[in-house]
Amino acid sequence: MTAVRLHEAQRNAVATPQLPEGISIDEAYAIQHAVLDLRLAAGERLVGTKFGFTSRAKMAQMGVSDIIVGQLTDAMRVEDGGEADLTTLVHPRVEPEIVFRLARDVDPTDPLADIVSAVDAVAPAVEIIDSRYWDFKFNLADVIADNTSGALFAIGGWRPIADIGNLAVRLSVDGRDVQFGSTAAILGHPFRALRQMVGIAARQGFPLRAGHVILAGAATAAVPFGPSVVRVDVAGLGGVTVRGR
Ligand code: OOG
Repeated sequence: MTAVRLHEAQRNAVATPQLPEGISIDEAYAIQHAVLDLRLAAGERLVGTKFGFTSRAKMAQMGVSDIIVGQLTDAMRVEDGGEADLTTLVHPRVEPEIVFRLARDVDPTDPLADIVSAVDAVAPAVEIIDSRYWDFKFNLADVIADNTSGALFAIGGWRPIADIGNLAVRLSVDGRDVQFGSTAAILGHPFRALRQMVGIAARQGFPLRAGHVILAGAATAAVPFGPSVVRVDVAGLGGVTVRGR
């Protein structure tokens, strides 16, 4: 079964072939839910959602042009300043992001749901992605089924939500700057991504609960993640660091 194959690939950090052609987007999300159910059955807890392909840089890098959503569990979280065990990952990459926190539940099926006003805080974030497919190659259905390459994430200090429409973003590796961008790269404004979450959550059955976090998607292309210290800084929001080893 496909979900078990993807789950085992993630647990064993061994890449697996892409899925057969012809899987619809809705079917791909159903596979993603089945993979997540295996993680939840093993004791993990859902703590939020994450976007993929909200910036042109990412769409161009991966040859995919639709916004996608994956799910985050407590086991994927690394503390700020903490370590990521590279032996648990296939071919990880790192991305600079910002992350939102929901102060209250949002009902995605409510046409009047206002997700922006439900956000009480924002923080810089490091996202470590890791495709479970050979050579990091996939189509849209593949990557959705594979929980949008979600692997690990770290969150910096929370700040009250403010004007986050055009903040400078920097990714550095071992003190060397490797990517520069702006939060404006995220669909023109990260709130636009946030608003799109409601419709996707309604269609694909993602809960949006108080305390959940939402990773807005990378502002720049991803870079390979090896034994190194990776840091993301966002102007006005501060920084967050993860060590890969
Ligand atoms: C898919 C995940 C993309 C982002 O921020 O755009 C993503 C991938 O590139 O493997 O997380």
